[in-house]
Amino acid sequence: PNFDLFVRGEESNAVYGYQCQESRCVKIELTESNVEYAISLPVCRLLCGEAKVATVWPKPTGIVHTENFLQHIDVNIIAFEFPKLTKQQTLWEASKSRFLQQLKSQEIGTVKAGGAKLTVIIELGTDIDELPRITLDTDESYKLLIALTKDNDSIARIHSNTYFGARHGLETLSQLIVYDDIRREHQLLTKVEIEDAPVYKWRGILLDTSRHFYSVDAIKRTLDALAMVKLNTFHWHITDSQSFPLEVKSHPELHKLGAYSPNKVYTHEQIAEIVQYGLVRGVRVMPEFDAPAHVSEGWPHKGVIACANYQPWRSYCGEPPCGQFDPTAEQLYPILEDIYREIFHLFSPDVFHMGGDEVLSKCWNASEGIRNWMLLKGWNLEEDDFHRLWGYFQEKALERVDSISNGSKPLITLWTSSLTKEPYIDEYLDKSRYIIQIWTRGTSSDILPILKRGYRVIISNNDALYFDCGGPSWVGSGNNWCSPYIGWQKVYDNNLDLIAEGYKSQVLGAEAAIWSEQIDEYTLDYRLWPRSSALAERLWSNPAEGWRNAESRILLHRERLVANGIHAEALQPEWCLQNEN
Ligand code: CP6
Repeated sequence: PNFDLFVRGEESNAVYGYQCQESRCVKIELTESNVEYAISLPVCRLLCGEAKVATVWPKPTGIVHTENFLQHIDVNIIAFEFPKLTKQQTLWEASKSRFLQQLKSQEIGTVKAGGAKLTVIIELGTDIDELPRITLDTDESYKLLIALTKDNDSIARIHSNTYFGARHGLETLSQLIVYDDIRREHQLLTKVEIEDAPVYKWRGILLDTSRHFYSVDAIKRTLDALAMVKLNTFHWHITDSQSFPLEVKSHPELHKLGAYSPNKVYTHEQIAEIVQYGLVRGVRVMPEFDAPAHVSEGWPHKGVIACANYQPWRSYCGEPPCGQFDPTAEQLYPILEDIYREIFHLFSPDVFHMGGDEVLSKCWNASEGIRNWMLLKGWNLEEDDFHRLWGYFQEKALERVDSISNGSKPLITLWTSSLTKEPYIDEYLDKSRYIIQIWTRGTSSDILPILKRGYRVIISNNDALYFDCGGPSWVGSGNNWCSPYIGWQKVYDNNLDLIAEGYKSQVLGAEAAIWSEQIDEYTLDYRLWPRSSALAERLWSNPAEGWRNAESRILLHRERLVANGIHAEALQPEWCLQNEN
């Protein structure tokens, strides 16, 4: 053996390598006689043990067949054959550079020259030439077949019915090519067959860009990481009461007055860039324009806000500064229409989130104008009629969504609230139109009545999926606001089947939430990752086994996140990664 194989960098220090012994990757000290058999840990984990293709996260759901055959490939001569669909060419090209970038990101030291050729062939089950879009009907499944050719090169074929399925296939393939830092070459697990499809359709994270602003780069980095684990939804909670960072060309005073600074605004150009960036990565960017509560900054001159900045704030809103749209202000609806028009133009959303959380009747009740309007209609100043007022707002706002979306009737999501409880839910929210996003605890008695009525739901139960704080004791926890911290284990074991008892078919999926009161882009990554990866496997694979079965794989996956520039938090001493227990 070439002694140079186990010499790293400048120094001639022998390093450790790995060998598969009795289904475990065992760390061995390299000697001249064993160096031929030693490989790096991630390469070993591709081959060894019960967990086939242990490097793939999330775990495939269908057939996985492997003959444990590694091949040294040359990543500089990978050939791609993409479908000849003109409107998709930019997507395929971007996917290709991303794929190559992921292989490069693992390299340490100088890569040894040479290696076999890999050809990647994408075969789509459709020849309709159109720009794809993720919807609730999108087929994200794919089949990946890797085989040797007569000349001992490799061919990877990805079959799928959509761009998005194929993109997931590429993601899996990139995880089957692992850099060996002992041999300094890329190893492909060839002779593989994988059939894969997600269990849940809606797999996302929410980012709140109002409490703190996030740069376009931070958002793109997050989309990169979502794509790595096949999450498909970036729920953009773009505005809230504290700041209004959305450029609205028809009413520029909203962002000019409402943003934290002129630099902390998402321009139309930047938003279009983010939406396109998501599309390439198989991620739908879903906008939320939260209303009628959670509005304040940016709105003072519009005359459409009730209880703006009222004190003591605890009496009128969830967080300062208070403010709720005044449903009785007729000039409100044309403004909403203008905002919706711009949002729909930018995002073309298949689902639009209209918020609907934390509306307090005390806010509306504090306005003489609103009280008089209600009394004039013969309503009472009581909960039933404040919900009627809320229903009135929701109906009028929805009309405006419909009037700008050319009859496409996008689905609407609303947060759980008193409006999604009986009796109001039946009266004001049509189940064919509204999806309900649950943000209470997973054990809440509010959930079952919603499911029983046939609504589709997205689950963000705050005892597992609130990554800012959450935890069962967040309410009134005072000087202990963020305790207890939710570990990835709890996220992984957050089985939606148990939350939705027997209504599985109505559960579209789930989202983890990063509310940003105490987070900004400098601390974003480690709050999101790898906990969002745990969610991703829960949603893609819905594993029957608990987190202990996934632990050694998530440690490996976390290293991949880091290699790709995601500052994911460490879960265990590195020793545990190197010594499976
Ligand atoms: N902002 C908005 C928030 C929250 C919600 N909506 C929230 C509530 C409770 C906790 C965390 C976040 N900050 N607009 C609720 C959906 Cl613990």
